Amino acid sequence: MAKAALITGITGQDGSYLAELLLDNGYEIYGLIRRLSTPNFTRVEHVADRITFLEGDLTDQSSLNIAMQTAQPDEVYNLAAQSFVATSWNQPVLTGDVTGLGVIRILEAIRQFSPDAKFYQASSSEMFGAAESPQNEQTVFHPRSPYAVAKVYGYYSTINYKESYNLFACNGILFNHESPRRGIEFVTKKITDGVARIHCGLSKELRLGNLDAKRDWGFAGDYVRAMWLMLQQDKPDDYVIATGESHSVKEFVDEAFSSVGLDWQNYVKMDERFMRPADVPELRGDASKAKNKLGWVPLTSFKELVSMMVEQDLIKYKKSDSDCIFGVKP
Ligand code: NAP
Ligand code: G4F
Repeated sequence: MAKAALITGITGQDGSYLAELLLDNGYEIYGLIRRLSTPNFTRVEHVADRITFLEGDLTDQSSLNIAMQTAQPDEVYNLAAQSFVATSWNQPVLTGDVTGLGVIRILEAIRQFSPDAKFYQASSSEMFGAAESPQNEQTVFHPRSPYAVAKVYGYYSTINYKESYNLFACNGILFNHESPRRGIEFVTKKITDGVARIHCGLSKELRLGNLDAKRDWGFAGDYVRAMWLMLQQDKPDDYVIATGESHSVKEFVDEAFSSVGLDWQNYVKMDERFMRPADVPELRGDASKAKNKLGWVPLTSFKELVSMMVEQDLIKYKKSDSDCIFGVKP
């Protein structure tokens, strides 16, 4: 019989790649979606007819209980969150409610209505914050944002429910992962979108904050494979998922502008509005445990990631190599 999976956050970047992977593996998929005045299925519309969507919200316990009773899943992937770090200073209470308490609500729904389901929690390298690089499963957390604090709560709740109720519950501590489906507010997508707009003459500059921050950027398509692998093991455990390489925002900018033959220094402007009250200087993960126990390794290089994202954004703004939409030529 086909396995059933419930994915929260299915309309997000990771949810869409995970849904594709599980469908390819013959799963029956249930996707939790929240009520919006304008529903947004952009990332999953190509597979929407193979997904059963269930209305629910991580802030609403009864909707999660009903979703769990309806789906009776073998596996639950909790990917839903208020996931934008910068917003977490403007909406700290909402971020705590969704990204932190939301995890307990899902765990409660599993405990009461589907206790045999295996559970994946989307934990984050942001929990390491100010800790020295490289970070692994033993590194002590030093969260630097309300988002990171909420993720730490979710991380320990997952471990606590495993220990208290013997649930099969795992934390994937994923480092930054990107793709052409990344939300526009995140720095990588903002940069590749900006490069494409500038290349097409639709924009003259790109305004950014801290160019010195370093991140360990991988490809989201590679990372959802690790989520799935964690739930195929005999015992639940927690894993760091990362490439092991870090690059500064400036390096990302340079690579993206160079890929279309432009010098970034002519276009990028520093803007205080994009600086954070407390930033994370460097994240670089050591994913040896995932390599040894899950057989997981990343398949996409930094250069391939940047060029994949720039290419997709160019397609968005250009009809062909020499002809941009709106008739503006590069
Ligand atoms: P994303 O693109 O921002 O997607 C977030 C998803 O959560 C969306 O489907 C969103 O639905 C849903 N959501 C938000 N609030 C909700 C609520 N109250 N109830 C139900 N659903 C809600 O995030 P992502 O990049 O795919 O990341 C997936 C998960 O991994 C997140 O938990 C994130 O914090 C974590 N994570 C991400 C990274 C990364 O680099 N991408 C790294 C480590 C951990 P709408 O479409 O309705 O907004
Ligand atoms: O792309 P970012 O917004 O990602 P951030 O804060 O690292 O968080 C992402 O990765 C986490 C995993 O470590 C996830 F848990 C989280 O959900 C999210 O997916 O910012 C990256 C860096 C920061 O240091 C930021 O200060 O880029 C710097 N930055 C510089 N200028 C900017 C900008 N970030 C954004 N978003 N916009 C700018 O203009």
